[in-house]
Amino acid sequence: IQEPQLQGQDTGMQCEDDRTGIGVETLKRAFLDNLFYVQGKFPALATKHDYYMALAYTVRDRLLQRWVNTAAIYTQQGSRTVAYLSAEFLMGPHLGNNLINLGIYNQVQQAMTELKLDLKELLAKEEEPGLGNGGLGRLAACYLDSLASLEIPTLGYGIRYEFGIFDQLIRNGWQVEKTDKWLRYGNPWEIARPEWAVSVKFGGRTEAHKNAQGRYRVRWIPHKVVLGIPYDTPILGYKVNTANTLRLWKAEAPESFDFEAFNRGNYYGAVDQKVTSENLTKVLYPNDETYEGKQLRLEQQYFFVSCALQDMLRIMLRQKLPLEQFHEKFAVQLNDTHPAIAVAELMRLLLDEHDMDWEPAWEITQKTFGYTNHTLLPEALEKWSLKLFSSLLPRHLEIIYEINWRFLEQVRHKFGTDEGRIGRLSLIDENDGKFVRMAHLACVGSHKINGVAALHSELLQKTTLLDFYEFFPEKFTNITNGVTPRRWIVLSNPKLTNLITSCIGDNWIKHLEDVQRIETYAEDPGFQQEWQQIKRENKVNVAEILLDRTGVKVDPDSLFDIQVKRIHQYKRQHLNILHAITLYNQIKQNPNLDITPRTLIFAGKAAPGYYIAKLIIKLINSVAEVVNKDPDIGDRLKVVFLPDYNVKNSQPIYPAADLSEQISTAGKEASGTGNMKFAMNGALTIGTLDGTNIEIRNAVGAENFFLFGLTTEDVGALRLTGYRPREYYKENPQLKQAIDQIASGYFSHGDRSLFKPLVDLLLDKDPFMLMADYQPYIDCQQQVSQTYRDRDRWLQMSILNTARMGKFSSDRAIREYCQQIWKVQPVPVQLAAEKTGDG
Ligand code: OAK
Repeated sequence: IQEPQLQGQDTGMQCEDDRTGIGVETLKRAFLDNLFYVQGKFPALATKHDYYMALAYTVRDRLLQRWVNTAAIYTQQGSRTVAYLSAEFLMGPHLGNNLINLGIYNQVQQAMTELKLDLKELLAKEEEPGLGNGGLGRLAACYLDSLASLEIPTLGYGIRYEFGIFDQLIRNGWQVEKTDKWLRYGNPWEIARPEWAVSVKFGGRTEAHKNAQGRYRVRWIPHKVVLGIPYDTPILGYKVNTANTLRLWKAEAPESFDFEAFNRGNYYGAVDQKVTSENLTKVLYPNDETYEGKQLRLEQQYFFVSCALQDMLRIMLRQKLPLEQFHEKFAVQLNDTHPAIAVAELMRLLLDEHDMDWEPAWEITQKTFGYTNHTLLPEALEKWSLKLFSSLLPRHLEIIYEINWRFLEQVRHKFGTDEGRIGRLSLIDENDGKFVRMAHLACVGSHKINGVAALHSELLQKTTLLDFYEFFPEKFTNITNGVTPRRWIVLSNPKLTNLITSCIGDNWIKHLEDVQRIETYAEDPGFQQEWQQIKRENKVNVAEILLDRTGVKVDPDSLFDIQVKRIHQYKRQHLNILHAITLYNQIKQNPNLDITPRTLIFAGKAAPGYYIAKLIIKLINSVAEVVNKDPDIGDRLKVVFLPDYNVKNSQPIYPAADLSEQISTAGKEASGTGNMKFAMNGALTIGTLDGTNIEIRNAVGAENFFLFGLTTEDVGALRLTGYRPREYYKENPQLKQAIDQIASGYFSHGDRSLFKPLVDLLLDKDPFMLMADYQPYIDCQQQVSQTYRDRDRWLQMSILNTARMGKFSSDRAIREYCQQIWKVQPVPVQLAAEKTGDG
């Protein structure tokens, strides 16, 4: 490893290394050098994008120094490593985050200013890698940040989708999807590693043979083979030298050109194989929490899992570790069931490719995996038809049958022949056709199973995974989610960051529990004044964004009431809209009504095939159209839908919120993580007793949280006694008026058919119990409005929310995973120059 010059000041005498130095002069020089030698431009011809690229490469050089050192130390020490397997990593833009974690944000800002450039404009040029749908993918990204910040050796393994989550346009109030061509202008943050490519087999058949010792073994003769090419992105921790790796796999044809076909004169046939192979990693499935039994999706899952496990085996061989130590070298976490086929694949690799016997292979496998469940929604539970499964992964099906057979023997041993229980526990669902149950495979193949919030873990044990809990209770645990304060406070809310740091120093950024120390200022008028000022500036910023993107002008002094997340019936954006209509009607009925002015902000994508979710977007926009142009309403109520919600667009949103909407039907939201981002930035929550809302409320204090609605038990009981949504409608004039308006075309230019499916669903079935929760929600919102008028009280509540959110840092969550599940220790990284003391 080279010994770079380090972090010196610009002394004038001694010049910093252009690739590692972080003085302003050095940064400027390096930036212009990259503009010239990487982008091939000089300033007069350079576009904003060229400048962004030049800056990205300048930052990347500084990352590489840490990355290469980290890799060297991990290799030298053969460190125990976390392998986080996830079909989604929703990383968000890298540049700003890397500036924060390198600790050079201010120097770079100054360097750009001196070059007459605006850092904000350059940051805005980055195309974010939208390689995830929502909560699960973004959680993986927060966890990678914390793992690096805590100096835990980690490899994130996933798929390098050529097209990530679609871009959302709003046309005539409807969602329109547009392909996300995020790689169009190149990606400066990744490095391809074709030298570590692996082959992945699909289809075909198996046959028996004997190994050297005369034991039966199985050979898989595939129908096709696809190459996996790894693309690596460095993940730098906050103010440490640890830079871990996110390794995403792209599918390619093994021989990109079929010369035999070409020689036969079939040019198109020759490129055919290339096209079909590359289809595998073309596009992210845009469904959030609904499973679709598509072959290509199973191919994606198996593809990246096989690539990842083969890569781990390669690393073991290179480090000369015996395969019997696989579980000591790697702790592999399954981010939901998308990578659960890893259980069968590791068995296959050990048995068939490395000639191991079943018992040791199975022991290693179980000790290797941990499984995190992220949802209780039955429609999200993955099960693959045996027909599809056996045609694509014939060998894995044999292995799964064997795992199942042995497992059910143990069940019989423990519980006797209780056929009902055996049927419920089996890895094969035989109720209605035959399917492989991926959650069952994950449970049996892992040594730990966790939910993502206290309530969620409890419900998993009592409902979805009850039979497994009864069989091996010791495997079950809870790890409440967290989010990284680096992206979600420091990068998103620099003004609040400066205020907090000026009071208590900056230790809180690494140890969020420390932010509690601002509690002493909660009633300090000067501090409150500054707190309010910052919130207002953040709201002005969002008001400008809203005007720019939607043409709607909003009042920054109104209460910013925000719901941003995927659009889903269980998240109940339509309950929020019923409140908007209710406020609208109240003003219309009493034009002089002195209400607390509100701006209702919505954002989020709907799965392209989820009709009702798309209709909810249309409803929000239709209500917005009527409300916003009504002169009787004026500035007292505005409704806005901000298009194309993604990580980048969300960053200004959380700091600008007064009120955070977390209003899912109790028992449906596994955890929620947006709830944490809002509360950390001083928003108060209106929410149900669902997911992590419960723990947030416990942390910030019940008096600083607006609670309403049915509990999980109420929901269950009401369902049992016969829920009749229409009764609530009939008996509540305000609710009736709102629903009737939607039905009668009041918000749809007289079109009564448009929202009929939604209205019928609410009145007849109402699976998410909006009708039952409507009045408690409206009453609670009234409380919110009242409280907002007491400025000092609101500010105090807001400050206490931020102060008490320490628990919800992803650093805390990752420490728990490390101690309870992964049993890994930090491995500090020193830069070569630090060790020798030069530079
Ligand atoms: C997506 C696909 C399949 C299963 C679950 C998901 C998912 O995104 N779940 C979400 O995970 C988040 C992170 O744990 C939670 O905060 C959300 O509540 C949960 O819906």
